[in-house]
Amino acid sequence: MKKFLDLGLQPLANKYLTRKDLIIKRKEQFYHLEVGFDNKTKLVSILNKVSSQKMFDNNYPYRSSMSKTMTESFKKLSKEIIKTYKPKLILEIGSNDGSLIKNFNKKNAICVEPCKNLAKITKKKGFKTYAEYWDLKLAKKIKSKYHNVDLIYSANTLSHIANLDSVFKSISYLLSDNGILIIEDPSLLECLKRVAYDQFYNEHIYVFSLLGIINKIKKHNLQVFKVEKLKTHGGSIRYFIKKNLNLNIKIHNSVKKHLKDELNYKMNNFKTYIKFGEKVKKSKKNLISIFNNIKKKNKKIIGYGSTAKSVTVLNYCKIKSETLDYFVDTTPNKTCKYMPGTHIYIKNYRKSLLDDIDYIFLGAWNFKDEIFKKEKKFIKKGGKFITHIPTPKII
Ligand code: JHZ
Repeated sequence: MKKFLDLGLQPLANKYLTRKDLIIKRKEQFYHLEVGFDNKTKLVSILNKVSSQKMFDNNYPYRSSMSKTMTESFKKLSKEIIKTYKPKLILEIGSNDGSLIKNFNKKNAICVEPCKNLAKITKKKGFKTYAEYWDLKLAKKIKSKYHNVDLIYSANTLSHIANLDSVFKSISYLLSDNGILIIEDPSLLECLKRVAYDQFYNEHIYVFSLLGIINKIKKHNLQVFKVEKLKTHGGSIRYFIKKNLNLNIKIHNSVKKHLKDELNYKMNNFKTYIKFGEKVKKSKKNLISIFNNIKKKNKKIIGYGSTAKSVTVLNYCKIKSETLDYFVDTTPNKTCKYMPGTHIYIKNYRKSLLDDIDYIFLGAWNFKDEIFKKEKKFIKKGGKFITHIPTPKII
């Protein structure tokens, strides 16, 4: 693994602090966020990993149902899965608060979600939920009860698990011979193109490319047969995967096409990543200068969407509450708390909070369209947004 990016010391994303934590000066855990490229597998990953148990505990705040964009994307996919693959049994790894699985019949669906506070939600709705980490032991437990599973789905989860060999071995073991695996995660190609360095934080152990996925799954008898580009999370890829043995499914053109796009961008070449690292440094300088210029004019700036991604940006650029007054967010477990590292306060979103605001930093830049639609009044009265994607600018 060769390092190409150093984002400094970072706190754990999603570890929001309470008022009491600040008063008693509870020590936050920091880690060195460095990112590297493996020339053999072509995988990009962070170099200093934090254990799953520390990250995905029983108080995990992120809820996938908080955005309309995501719930609609899951609804559309669920319809497609039912129509195309007609699964008798679907298993979701990392089911979060059930925003995908709620579109399926309880009798034909199994959830795997290690964060007990989230697992509770799907359990309460009547879905069989294993509040455990995904590994071979769990796959064996599920197989002994249900035999084979014919569709496994996982969004924004497998890139969060360090041991990919264990992940794919367990999936291959549980999946029926004609079974389908569908995974989706942020796209490395889009991340590079958009200089979205905030896709790197402790939970995102990997940012996947098709090149890397193909290399990693082949030894587990798995094969990508189709890819779809998604707009979600700043550009994601949905990988449709089958077992090698299954010759009934043809390899779709999209695989060849996407591979070509990745190779044209020279994603197999370390130099590309070095160049990306240079762009990140420039992005930091320009974002800081935008904030400084606004503050010189005594204008008020807040953040919108206290994302894991913005934890990386704020800590890397050393932007604190002298610059950003506070964040607004709709997630119950984040509000009335403080951002990791920078300790910027997070208010529960109310439209009226934006009345006396001049500038909004888009923490959730990936939901720009959804947010712009919602905040027409703010835009109409002359309010401006600040984004760092693809280059720092005021919109
Ligand atoms: P969002 C998380 O990353 C963590 P984050 C995780 N590691 C991952 O992989 C991705 O998700 C999938 C708020 N919001 O999705 C809700 C509003 O308040 O970009 C969320 O807190 N109002 C699992 O945190 C945040 O923004 C709104 O109108 O980077 C969005 O977080 C909208 C649209 C969102 O993920």
